[in-house]
Amino acid sequence: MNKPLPLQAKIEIAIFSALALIIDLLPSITIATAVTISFSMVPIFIICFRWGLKGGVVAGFLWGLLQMVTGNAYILTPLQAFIEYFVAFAFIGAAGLFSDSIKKSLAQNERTKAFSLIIGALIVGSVARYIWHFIAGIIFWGSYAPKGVSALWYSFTMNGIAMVGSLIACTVVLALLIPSAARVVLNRAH
Ligand code: 218
Repeated sequence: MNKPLPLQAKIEIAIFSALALIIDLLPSITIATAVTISFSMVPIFIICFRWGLKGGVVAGFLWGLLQMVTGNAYILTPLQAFIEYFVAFAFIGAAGLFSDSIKKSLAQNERTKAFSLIIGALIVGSVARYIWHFIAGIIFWGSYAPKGVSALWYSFTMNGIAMVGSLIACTVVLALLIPSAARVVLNRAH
């Protein structure tokens, strides 16, 4: 964690966080105000697989920052913006904790194990992000709930559906990408 990221990682992070921003601009399934199902986390997950925790956290953080500076963020208060755009997106990087074990199992030709670890990484990264949207939803988005629905239940269901939906969308895209481009998606170039 203390080792600085190599220049190649920094360049990839800059490109892939911008790619996440662009994919997020494509039409997606809207669940509620500011809540969508999309596969825009895919570029961040690829950085997590290639460069581990640190790379993933920096990429997620940068994607959140890009959404704010390009006017693509839903901002209610400074604290809400901080939680949902800096903290939540940086936490997708948690998927990077699986990077070394995924590479190791692939190097040893343990495909089933690698597959399970990849799914585990996607689940951990998604849950780590959406826990923050869930918390922010209770605190800041309660007034968006329909009459008679509690802020807690509204946040749990909306963010839960968005998390599971986005997780499935990312799994499908990566499942299509990895068999033909495993070297690119999962391995360092050197
Ligand atoms: C109940 C509820 N509604 C909206 C939000 C805001 N939110 C949710 C998920 C993802 C994002 C980031 C943009 O895609 C945002 C801002 C919430 N937390 N809870």
